[in-house]
Amino acid sequence: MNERGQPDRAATATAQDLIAACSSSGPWPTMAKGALQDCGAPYRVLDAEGRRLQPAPPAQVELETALALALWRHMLRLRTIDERMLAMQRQGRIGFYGATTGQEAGVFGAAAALQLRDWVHPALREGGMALWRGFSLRTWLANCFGNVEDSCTKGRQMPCHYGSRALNHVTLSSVMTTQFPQAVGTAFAMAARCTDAEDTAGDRPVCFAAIGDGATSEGDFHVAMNMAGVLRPRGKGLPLVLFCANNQWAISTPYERQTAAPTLAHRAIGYGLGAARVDGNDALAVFQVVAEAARRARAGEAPVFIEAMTYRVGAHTTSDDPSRYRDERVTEAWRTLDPIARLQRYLLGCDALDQAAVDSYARACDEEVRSTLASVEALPPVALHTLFDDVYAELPPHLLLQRQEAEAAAEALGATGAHSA
Ligand SMILES: Cc1ncc(C[n+]2csc(CCOP(=O)(O)OP(=O)(O)O)c2C)c(N)n1
Ligand SMILES: [Mg+2]
Repeated sequence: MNERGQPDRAATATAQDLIAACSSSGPWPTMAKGALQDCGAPYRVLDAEGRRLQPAPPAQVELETALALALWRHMLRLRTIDERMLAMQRQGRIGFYGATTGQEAGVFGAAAALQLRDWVHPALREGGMALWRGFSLRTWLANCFGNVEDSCTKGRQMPCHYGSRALNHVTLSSVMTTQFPQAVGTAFAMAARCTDAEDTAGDRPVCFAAIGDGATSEGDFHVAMNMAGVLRPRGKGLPLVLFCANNQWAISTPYERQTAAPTLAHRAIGYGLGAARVDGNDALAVFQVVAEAARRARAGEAPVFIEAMTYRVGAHTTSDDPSRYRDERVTEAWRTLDPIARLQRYLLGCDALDQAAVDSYARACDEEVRSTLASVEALPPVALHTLFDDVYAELPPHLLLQRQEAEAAAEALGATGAHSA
């Protein structure tokens, strides 16, 4: 946050400095090496109380504290956005919302381990990765309204379909699992296009893709995992990192119904990929594991599939009521493992934060969201005639006629734009 109340720019500047300092080609030690090719207990850096399980190497302490602070800020900011947007949906002001609540550590831990030249294919709950890269809150909210500033999808999609060409953040397809086969294709193209210098130095840009546990039962998952292992452009593994947020529910289907394998990570072994399990509520652990997977992907080793263990503490989306199909006492137990509280305890414990700073940042996030929301909600809808854009270079006669009819109808109604359903 800066004094002029422009938090996202300040947060982004911090994040971008850290991307340069911490990302996988930076000086970060690859402490997570042991977690890779290990389908055992998820890798952790912090315990449930937010205490370090192993000391950071002295040379990295300062950098790690800065990283932890940036992660905490982004996680709290997204939590604030999510809570506000859930309330907006309940008030009938937007049609739909899918929150990340409880899974923020996976989102920002992964985002911090990547570089801006890398590409991201997010699932529903990884939209926050764009915020880390500098995506504006204003556009985020405009996408939720589908209004005139919705540069992501021009009001033609459901909310939560954030995308930015400039940030290499690909718009989510609502169809689950599509991220994985799309990412295999993106990584294949990236390997073909990278420079000889990047290739020789083992420093290629990488593609990151995220899915949920339910997505691992789709055919697309198996097709993509197989291709991820088999394709070896220029004789190297694809520059690809595959991430699965195992939040233990796929709407109302529990994790137990997804696989008979001991873990999801075991599936990667069968496809010849690297496999890792990480505590998905431990942002520093996710950062380290994704950083190591990205380092390997840049160098041309086999892509790594990462299973991040977490829990969907909220509803699937605003269209869902989990109390109808699960024991919410389990959910309450998971709430005590909240990733933001855990990182906050760590930061308070090492004096990188104090309670006054926590309260003031929480207030600033709230004010930022409320004021941005007020101005974005007041924006007009997307103009009706844009429905006819972006398919044909020149509209065929029958569509031209339909466009004229639509414009006349809008004028008769005194409306200049399309209305959301
Ligand atoms: C091909 C396909 N089938 C069904 C759906 C409906 N659907 C949307 S999300 C979802 C569950 C996703 O669960 P998971 O992959 O675990 O991700 P999570 O929502 O838990 O993050 C389903 C079944 C869909 N979008 N696409
Ligand atoms: Mg799930």
